[in-house]
Amino acid sequence: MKIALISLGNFRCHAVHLLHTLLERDGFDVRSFLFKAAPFRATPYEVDLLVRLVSEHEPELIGISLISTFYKLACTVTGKLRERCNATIAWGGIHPTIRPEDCLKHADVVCVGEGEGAMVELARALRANPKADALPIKNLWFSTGDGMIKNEIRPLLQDLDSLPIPNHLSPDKVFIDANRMLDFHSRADLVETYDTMTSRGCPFGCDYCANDFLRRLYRDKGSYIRRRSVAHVMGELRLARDRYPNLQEIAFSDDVFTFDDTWLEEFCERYKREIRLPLLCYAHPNMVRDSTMKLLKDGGLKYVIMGIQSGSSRIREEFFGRRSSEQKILNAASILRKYRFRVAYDFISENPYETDDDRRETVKLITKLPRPFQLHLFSLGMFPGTKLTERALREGAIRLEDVECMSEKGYELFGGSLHLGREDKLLVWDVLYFLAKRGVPARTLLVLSRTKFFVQHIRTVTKMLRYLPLDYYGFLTYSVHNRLNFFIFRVFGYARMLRRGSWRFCFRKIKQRIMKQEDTHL
Ligand code: B12
Ligand code: SF4
Repeated sequence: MKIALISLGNFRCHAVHLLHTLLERDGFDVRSFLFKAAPFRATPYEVDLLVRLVSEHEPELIGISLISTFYKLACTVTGKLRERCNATIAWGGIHPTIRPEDCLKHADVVCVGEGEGAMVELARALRANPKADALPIKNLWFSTGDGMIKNEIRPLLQDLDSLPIPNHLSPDKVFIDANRMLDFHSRADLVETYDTMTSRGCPFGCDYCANDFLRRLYRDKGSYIRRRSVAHVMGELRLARDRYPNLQEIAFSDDVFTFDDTWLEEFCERYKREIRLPLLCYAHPNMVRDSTMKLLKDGGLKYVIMGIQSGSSRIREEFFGRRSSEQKILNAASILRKYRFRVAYDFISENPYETDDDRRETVKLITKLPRPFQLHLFSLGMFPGTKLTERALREGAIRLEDVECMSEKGYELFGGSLHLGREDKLLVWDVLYFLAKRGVPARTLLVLSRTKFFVQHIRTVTKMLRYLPLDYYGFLTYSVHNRLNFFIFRVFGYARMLRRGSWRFCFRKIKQRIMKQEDTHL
């Protein structure tokens, strides 16, 4: 039986790569369609290309994986697929998990929660009887025309080692982006970053995040936080190192990587012996301890992304449900600095509950963080089902149209700094945060925040700053001065690489630039 899997807005979608391997192992003829590398809007041509390529495979079952931002895109794609294919269409991922009723208006089947067991059972049932519907498969909801069958949730998968290791570049995977089908299969040499996860679940439950919803969904369904064994992770990383000859780093996308010292100790001990590539991971201020970070430094950790989200304790505690005091944040930052990690701090802007005083607190906190660091400024996405969204709807701070899936703000969530597409009011604070990061004293910035002239001429100030080759200003603008800055920034980057002695890497990078090869990031 032929199956098509579609990942929307994410080339690297762990779920699709995993489901692909599991279904293939069960004897199905599977093809995955990885639609666009990142959450950028699809062109009509790209959508038509996707639909054409999927229908040419003639699948009997189509699985689509989506986050809330791609809900409307999923509706469009599903509608067009129905015109060309006679297949059962199943949706899965975080959005269908949170909003199954809405999704079932478009899909025939919706997967609520984990999909490994459910998708394989569905495929087997359809193989046995192509007309089967309304099946008693746990985690799946079925549309019956006049109603819905809502099967119960199965226990959480506890043994993550039982999952296979996907081959991201297998020839059965079709990549679509930039208005064309990209051929990556034969280009393992382009892959420099390998991205994987060692765990599922997060020890925290921030009010704007899906984890709190998932924890409630899986109450009494087994331990929420699970981790693969070190041996299983090492097996995957060895395979990645052998598969990709030019691999430069390993990125762990775990919600939070720095938990469980016993696991980390065993991991670091083996990692530095067997892999020894620079590592990237996410950390939480409450889980950055000196001993843990020392261990990780020794193990090969180079880059750390830590969420701070706001400098205002009012916003952090009352609205984000993040119980990290300023002292704790600064302490974590000084530990990261002590071990000379390359750090990025995540902050959230565009929050309807934030006042200018809260933003001033953020300015102050940014100036206190040990430099250098990257500042990731994201706009607050009101994702369905989170405590914050429910509260904001109840209190009238947002309308239903502002909830992600209707609003599609996720396409703009990647907050490159000094983005001229932002409203003036937001730009003022973006600029102040940017200057705080570059070391301008807090007192000057607080005065500027109250200076009419600065506020009124914020666009001119932003344009001037963007001409300075101080930073890479964002992903979404390609104006001439931005390109010039980017060029100068890159030249500095290459010079730094040469100074560090990474001359081979540097020359390869330059060669890739000149030959305009695509960068692949798996
Ligand atoms: C890893 C991750 C990332 C990585 C992705 C790397 C990669 N290689 O995919 C990075 C850091 C790049 C990232 C970026 C973003 N992320 Co993210 N990310 C996650 C995270 C931590 C894990 C997702 C994951 O891969 N899990 C492992 C896989 C195997 O599990 P799964 O996705 O849950 O899928 C299971 C089921 O849902 C189901 N399933 C999934 N698809 C399908 C399809 C079918 C047909 C079936 C039957 C079943 C099924 O089966 C799977 C296996 O059990 C989640 C948080 C979380 N705890 O879920 C957030 C999360 C998905 N991200 C989120 C967001 C908002 C983003 C960004 C928009 C953030 C930003 N500001 O830029 C971007 C958008 C990226 C994109 N284009 O999709 C939100 C989405 C919220 C929502 N309601 O949509 C989440 C839930 C976190 C949160 N804040 O709540 N993310
Ligand atoms: S720490 Fe990160 S992943 Fe965990 S609940 Fe908070 S926002 Fe979500």
